[in-house]
Amino acid sequence: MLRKKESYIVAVVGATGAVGNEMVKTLEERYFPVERLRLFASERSEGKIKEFKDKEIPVETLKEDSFNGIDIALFSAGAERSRIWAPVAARAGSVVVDNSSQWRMDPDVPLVVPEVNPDDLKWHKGIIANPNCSTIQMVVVLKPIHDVAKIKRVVATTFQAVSGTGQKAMDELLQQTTDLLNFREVKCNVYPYQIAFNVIPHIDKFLENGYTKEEMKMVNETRKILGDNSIRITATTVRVPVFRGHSESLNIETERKLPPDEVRAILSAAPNVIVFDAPEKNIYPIPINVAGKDETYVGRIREDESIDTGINMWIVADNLRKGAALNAVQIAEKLIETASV
Ligand code: NAP
Ligand code: 3JN
Repeated sequence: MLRKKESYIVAVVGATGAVGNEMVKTLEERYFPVERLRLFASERSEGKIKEFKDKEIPVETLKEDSFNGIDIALFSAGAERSRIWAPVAARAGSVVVDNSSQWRMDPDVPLVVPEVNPDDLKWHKGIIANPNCSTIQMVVVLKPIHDVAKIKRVVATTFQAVSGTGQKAMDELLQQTTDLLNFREVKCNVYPYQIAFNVIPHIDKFLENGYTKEEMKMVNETRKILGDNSIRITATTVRVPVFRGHSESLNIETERKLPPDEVRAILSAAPNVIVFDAPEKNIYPIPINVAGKDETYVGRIREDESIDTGINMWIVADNLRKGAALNAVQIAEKLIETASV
């Protein structure tokens, strides 16, 4: 359990990666009360220096006793590292906010988006899971609709930026684009196909049911966060040559009919959701405008005329911020708000 303090000893595990880097930035930008920041990554990064609040902080290698004295540990070093090290941190008394898929579906671990299910933080046992980026931006929009009209079914199609795969994928998109424009041969290391000037309907591994793990994460995590296994969800996840910002097309079937104006009113009142929807003026969210923003943007809200109670919309959020680092820091903020004295 976290004890109330004026400031906290915070660790970022995976601090040299795309998400870890954003976590360090987010802690600083949001004036998180940090007494001391410890940064961890693999042995390869031992001794690298990162800046936090004008101080130079060395990156350390994880060891059995690394978590002694750490109040809050933000993990983004992949599921295998979380499997091994999150319990070590929790046993040392740290509260872990884990960005990987390792603990998300564990019934003893709350899976939290602060705007949607903050009360689930009350029953954590030392590890709290941060959902997948595509799930997070979807549930902040689904929750207020579900509350007023009960969602029966969702059909989601994603258009995911390469930063979701990490720093190497961002480097690969840049390199491939440069090579193509200079008539050089393209090399593919991160994705099975060229991502520059292409789209790839394949994110994470394929499963026996023909879906990818990313698609099933969206289905299972959404049900857990909304606490409703009756919602039927199906997803197709697609990688697109965008650096930052995931877009999603959502088709939502509700029990009660919701006219588009009512959906706009509901979402305008929802926390950290911005309705950006005036098609007559070409106003709708696009990733280049949403990159760097904290909110989830919604546009193209319209009736699904093929069914009685359906709505279509287009949502965009910054996958490294709300989809990962920001949601984790917001969880930590909620934890310190409710910490016991
Ligand atoms: P990334 O850019 O490849 O960074 C990976 C980080 O993990 C680096 O800091 C790396 O350190 C560290 N690491 C690797 N092996 C390690 C080890 N043995 N011990 C300690 N640290 C180790 O990847 P990313 O995009 O930041 O993503 C990192 C993880 O965050 C993903 O694997 C995923 O679990 C999670 N994630 C979640 C979401 C979400 O949807 N919420 C989105 C993206 C990522 P070195 O630099 O030393 O190698
Ligand atoms: O590809 C994306 O846009 C999001 C990627 C998330 C991710 C990448 C590697 C490993 C995850 C995740 O958060 O589900 C994981 C993982 O922890 O399984």
